[in-house]
Amino acid sequence: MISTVSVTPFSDQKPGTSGLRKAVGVFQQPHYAETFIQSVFDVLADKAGAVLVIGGDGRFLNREVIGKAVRMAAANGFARVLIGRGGILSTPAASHVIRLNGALGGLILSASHNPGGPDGDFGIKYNIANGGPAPESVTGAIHARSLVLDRYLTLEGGADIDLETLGETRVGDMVVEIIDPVAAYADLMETLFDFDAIRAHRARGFTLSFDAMSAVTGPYAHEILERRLGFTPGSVVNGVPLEDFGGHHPDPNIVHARELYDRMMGPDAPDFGAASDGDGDRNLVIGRGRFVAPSDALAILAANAHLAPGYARGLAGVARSMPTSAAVDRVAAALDIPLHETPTGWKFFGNLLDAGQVTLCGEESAGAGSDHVREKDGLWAVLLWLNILAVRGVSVDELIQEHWRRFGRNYYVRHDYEGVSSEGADALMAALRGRLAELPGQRHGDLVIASADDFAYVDPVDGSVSEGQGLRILFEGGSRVVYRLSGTGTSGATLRVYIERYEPADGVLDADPAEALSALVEAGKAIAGIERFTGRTMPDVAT
Ligand code: VG1
Ligand code: CO
Repeated sequence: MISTVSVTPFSDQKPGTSGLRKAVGVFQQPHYAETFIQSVFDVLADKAGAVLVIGGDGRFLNREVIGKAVRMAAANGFARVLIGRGGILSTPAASHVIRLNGALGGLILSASHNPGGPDGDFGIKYNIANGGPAPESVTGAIHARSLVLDRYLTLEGGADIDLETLGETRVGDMVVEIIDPVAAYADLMETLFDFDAIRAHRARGFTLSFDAMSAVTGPYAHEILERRLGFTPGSVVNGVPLEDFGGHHPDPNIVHARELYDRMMGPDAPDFGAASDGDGDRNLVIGRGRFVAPSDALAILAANAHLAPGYARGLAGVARSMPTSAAVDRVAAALDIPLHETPTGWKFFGNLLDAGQVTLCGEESAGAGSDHVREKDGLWAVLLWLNILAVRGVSVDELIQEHWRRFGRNYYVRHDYEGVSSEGADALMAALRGRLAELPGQRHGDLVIASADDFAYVDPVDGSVSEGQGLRILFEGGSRVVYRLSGTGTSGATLRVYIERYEPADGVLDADPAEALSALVEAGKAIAGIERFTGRTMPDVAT
């Protein structure tokens, strides 16, 4: 029986973000998840008779919220929901399942790289029919709807859904199908990459270690890397998704993936190391003795993608988020293909991918992907690396050195000031924004500011405008400092400062980035008055 539950209108969604990400305790409030889900359903015109995909990264509350979402979907008239067994679907796999099944969209239950468990975070985001995160027009409508929402629809009674058994059951008039979360995704990977070449490379002695960080990629990595490609069992570590990710912070960077980093720098390092985040859309790549900065990784993938069968015809274009280094710009210029600079967040790549204007995209936060789905994709990136290394027969270190000798190197670091007061962070950004016009010509040691602006983006496909996407300070010679506030944190504010300096191909290519960037780092702190506004002298994370 359909029941209508009254609620008081409110919205917790941060404007401009593609979903809702909050502490678990917040999500446990009565009717909280339901209010967001109903706001999503209410803006979907074509839901009657439609297919909806539901999956998550397995974190605490995943199963409970799936149960709620299924009963609500039935009450709202969906014909069918597809759910990954155990409630599991990595974000890229969910994107693929939406596309493959002609679904209207999907609910992805994840707070991505944020910690999980009863004291961690939870999240819900809506992806549209192209498989990608809802664009601002849709998230804006969801937000507006939640401000007036006074009821949600759900189905009363009935047994709990068995998430473990593959196959179809019914909830009310709606079909619930539990699907294998891995198979279709793994098959897609086999169409893009030369698995034979990777297997042959492995047979020649190539070894790897993949850290799934006790998050969603474990089952995918076991199937693809160990079963299909034949890497030794044990090559995948932390491969079982846990509700609290084993207490780890599933953010694949050199701070949170420290164990992998240390192993890769140690005497017994395998040839290749990689890690993924909570929901499987990001990747970290480390060669034996060689860390690869994500912005460099994007450039190297763009320069070599044609070596994989799925990209043998070359790339239509590439796109990167604005704070991502310009390393890939040089590759695009050499390949004579368009380069697009978008605001942070994967949703900004969707139109370009749908229009066939770009094939490959990436972000400095260790996200890369292509037009095979509409999300960034951690394991896809790992497989593209493996394909390239197998064909080239070189080490990660050799590949990156060769890349720098050809294109030069964009020294790069991102500084995160986490959990600062929202007032302080907002005041810092407002003050800097107000002073942009007076900055050009200012000197900081040897550095001279050439220009400064507030990044705004006009989508070339639909003409939509996104403003206030980060403050950019450009120095003479091309160095750059960018400031923006994180949209994914759940307590206080996180200030991100992105620092970049270009070193030409005949320059010093193998310096320590911290040293190569020290003058810029200091200038960046001084220009924004970071200590004055946040009380911090040092970032919490430098990656
Ligand atoms: C961060 C990253 C951004 C990424 C976003 C979602 O956003 O910087 O590049 O797209 O997380 O990734 P922010 O606003 O905190 O800087 V995921 O894998 O956490 O959904
Ligand atoms: Co993620």
